[in-house]
Amino acid sequence: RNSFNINDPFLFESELGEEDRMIMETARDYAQSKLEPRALKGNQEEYFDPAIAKEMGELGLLGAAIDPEYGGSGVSQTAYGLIAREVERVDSGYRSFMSVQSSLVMLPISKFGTEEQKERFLPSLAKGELIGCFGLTEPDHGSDPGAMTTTALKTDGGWILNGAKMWITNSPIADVAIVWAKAKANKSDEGVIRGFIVEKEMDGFSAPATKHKMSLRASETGELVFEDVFVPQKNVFPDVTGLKGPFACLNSARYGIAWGTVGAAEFCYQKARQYVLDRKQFGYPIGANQLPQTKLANMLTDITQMQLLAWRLGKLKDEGRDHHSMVSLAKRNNCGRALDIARTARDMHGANGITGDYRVMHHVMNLESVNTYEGTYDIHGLILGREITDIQAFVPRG
Ligand code: TGC
Ligand code: FAD
Repeated sequence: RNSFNINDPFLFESELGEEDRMIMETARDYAQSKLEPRALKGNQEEYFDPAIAKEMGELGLLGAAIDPEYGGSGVSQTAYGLIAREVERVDSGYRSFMSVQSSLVMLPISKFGTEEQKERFLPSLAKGELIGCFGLTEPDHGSDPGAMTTTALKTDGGWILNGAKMWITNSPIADVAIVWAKAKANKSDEGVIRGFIVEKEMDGFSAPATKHKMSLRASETGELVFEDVFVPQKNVFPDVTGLKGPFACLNSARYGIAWGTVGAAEFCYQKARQYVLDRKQFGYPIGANQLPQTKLANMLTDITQMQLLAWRLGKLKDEGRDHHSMVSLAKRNNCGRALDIARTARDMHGANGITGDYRVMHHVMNLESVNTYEGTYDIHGLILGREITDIQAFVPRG
């Protein structure tokens, strides 16, 4: 008789190819042995450990899907997702670092950059020697990045940037920032969105930190401020214009999040299961009661759906059959389910659930951000709604 696997009921891991499985095991081993002991401390003390960036680089976990010619590992999309799952099983903050570096910095340089840009930046980013960030969101424009007000005015030999970005992962520690701004020929021009590689030592550029967050505390977050920053032409992506530039990067990062949240949800479910088996009240394990059992059954049902969605999307991406609305569906579902699972697991731990040691509260707090960034739960619902009905509902009509 076949056995039932309570962590992988539909046996998706048995579908993984040999190389993907090895990469998953390498990432799991690193995350459990090296990252786990430092992630809780980092979360409690609001500290990102730059040594972890280099260690991830040495293991080939940064820019894993990027061409090896430029320092990437050239692995499958499935393997990239499996890395995100293992890192986020420990801490969404370090998965954020990995996602931004891989999908939002290395990917646009690889996809839109000149040969010179690729050779100059990608190998050091892959090793974790350079850290990157991605500036799209502004203080007044989050869900509607198309209305951004940061400008790049054409001048001799380059562009002059003015404006500000906010809520930018890695910004205070970043050596390079991929910045999306409205490029204008003159001050009255409407401007099309273009991508710029801003380097930290450029005059007029600063990246103040946003401190005292209650979420993703091991991840550095900050602003990007541009006061007449001259960016030479050699630091501009030559051809890509419009929102499809940043969205191409977001499609990859959102896919990684769909996998990452599987890891966080699996961790919370497994912790809750162990807790209700160990903890006795009224003379019996809490897990002998109907309510905790059905909570675990709901968690496992959700996790199974999350695993299968992420795995299938990875295969479709590897085959070049993906669509960005599939990514919205998976990002939205998996973030929403993971957050519910983490909150339920927190409740099932009683008072112990609010401590750092049990780690479920850590995931609850982190997943609040993960559900918001890269397009909120509701915005991805509206993206899907538009796909289903062919009617946009972002802007009220009437
Ligand atoms: P819309 O008219 O829909 O699109 C404008 C142009 O972009 C194209 N496009 C896409 N292309 C590729 N992939 C996608 N997913 C695309 N979505 C749209 C579209 O075809 C069009 O192209 P063209 O050639 O016709 O001009 O634009 P809209 O202004 O109506 O957009 C609305 C909406 C809601 C879809 C969009 O703005 C949105 O997704 N908002 C959410 C914002 C967001 O996700 N921000 C993320 C910031 S980065 C971040 O959070 C990093 S956190 C990292 C971490 O720590 O892990
Ligand atoms: P808003 O757009 O103001 O939305 C507020 C609420 O209104 C949400 O619930 C939203 O769903 C809802 N809403 C908005 N519009 C509509 C509508 N038309 N219909 C119905 N409901 C609507 N950005 C980057 O560019 N780079 C980064 O590296 C980055 N890192 C981040 C790290 C963290 C920790 C966080 C929290 C955010 C980060 N972001 C980053 C920004 C993130 O992408 C935005 O926060 C997100 O896109 C939402 O924008 P907003 O916060 O301005 O919310």
